[in-house]
Amino acid sequence: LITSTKVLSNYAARYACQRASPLVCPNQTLCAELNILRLHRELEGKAINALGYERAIAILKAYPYVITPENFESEVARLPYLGEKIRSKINEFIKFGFVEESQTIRMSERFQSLNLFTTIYGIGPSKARDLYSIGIRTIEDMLRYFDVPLGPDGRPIAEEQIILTPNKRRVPPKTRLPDISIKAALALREDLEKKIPRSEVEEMHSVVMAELEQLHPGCMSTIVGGYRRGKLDSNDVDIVISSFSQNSGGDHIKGLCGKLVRKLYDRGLVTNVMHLSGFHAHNALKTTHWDSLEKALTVFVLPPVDGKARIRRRLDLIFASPEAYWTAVVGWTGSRMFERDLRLWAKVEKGMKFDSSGMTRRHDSKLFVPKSEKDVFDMLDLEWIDPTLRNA
Ligand code: DGT
Ligand code: MG
Repeated sequence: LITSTKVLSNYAARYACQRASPLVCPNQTLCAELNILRLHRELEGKAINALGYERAIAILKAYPYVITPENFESEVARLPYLGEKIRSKINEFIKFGFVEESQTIRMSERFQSLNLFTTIYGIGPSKARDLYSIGIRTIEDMLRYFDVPLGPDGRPIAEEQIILTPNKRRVPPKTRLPDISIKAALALREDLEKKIPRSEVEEMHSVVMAELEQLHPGCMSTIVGGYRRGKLDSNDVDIVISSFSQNSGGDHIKGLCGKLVRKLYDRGLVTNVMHLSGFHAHNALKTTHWDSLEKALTVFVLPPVDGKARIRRRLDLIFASPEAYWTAVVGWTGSRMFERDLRLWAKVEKGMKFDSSGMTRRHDSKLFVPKSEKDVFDMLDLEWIDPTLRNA
């Protein structure tokens, strides 16, 4: 499917889901400078401010020309979401090739520490600020503070955090699912901070699907997330899997997520499970609109090669029923900004409710069931945008 020239020329549209946003844009360095300001606001708990920058960056990512003093005056300054403050930063960048505040922030110890802390799974800006306020600055400080056990090589040891119940109940109840401890997350950090190349994403996908094939042949799957948007290196792997197969006559297979994770764990492929959602007890929501997909957030490791252990990776498995498969694919392809505006567009402009688990009309809760990804766009009255142009 080709993204139309109509979309390509629609770069000033208000919603990110109307614009074509490439992975790398003509104003990439400017976007990186502004992203430091966005990140800084986010780390300092200024969410509204951060969102303002995020919207500005998103509109610049879709702008198809290098910004110059000329087109800045005639066009760029008039793009939506570029308020006075942000316009002055852009101006500064045009003049000097950098933004002074971004440079200052980059150098600040506080920014560096907060940024570092939030690379640890489960630590958000607020927790990071708490840690900073009690004097913690480095990862070593944290290892000491949280009393993480070190191995003979001086490297932190990850305690296993498996939360499947020992008696192999099909789906453990939600109350039995503790969050991954900071201790475990800290020990996993060394691995999890490393980026995942595309070839390894594909290898992980085929290993997972081969295991699933043994449980239930004929399930569909799509690798989503940044990989699908064309990123060369990902922070994690996100896979949308159909909870139905040719084998099941296309009907939803109950508890497939839990069964697969159990199997992967037994095979030594999954080492930690951070979250495992059960299926809904009664499918009560199925008649109108069910708001959550079955999913597992895990740590995954490929089998060793020549006795050499592989890097542990974050793997998210999202299971979708026949009705929800294509909304799940769209909802998990991202980017975050694209998704945010997709939901907003659906609500404000179309009287629809969109999320990964389905699409309904607001006034009568009528469920819309798309038969393809293109169908999702059609039903929301949006022009098709290729996944590689959803990098808002
Ligand atoms: P990265 O960092 O290389 O993994 O980049 P992404 O874009 O793959 O980021 P990621 O993995 O955090 O999220 C993938 C997309 O899935 C993201 O655009 C938004 C969506 N997403 C992430 N978490 C959730 C969630 O809990 N619920 C729903 N509905 N969507 C989510
Ligand atoms: Mg991802």
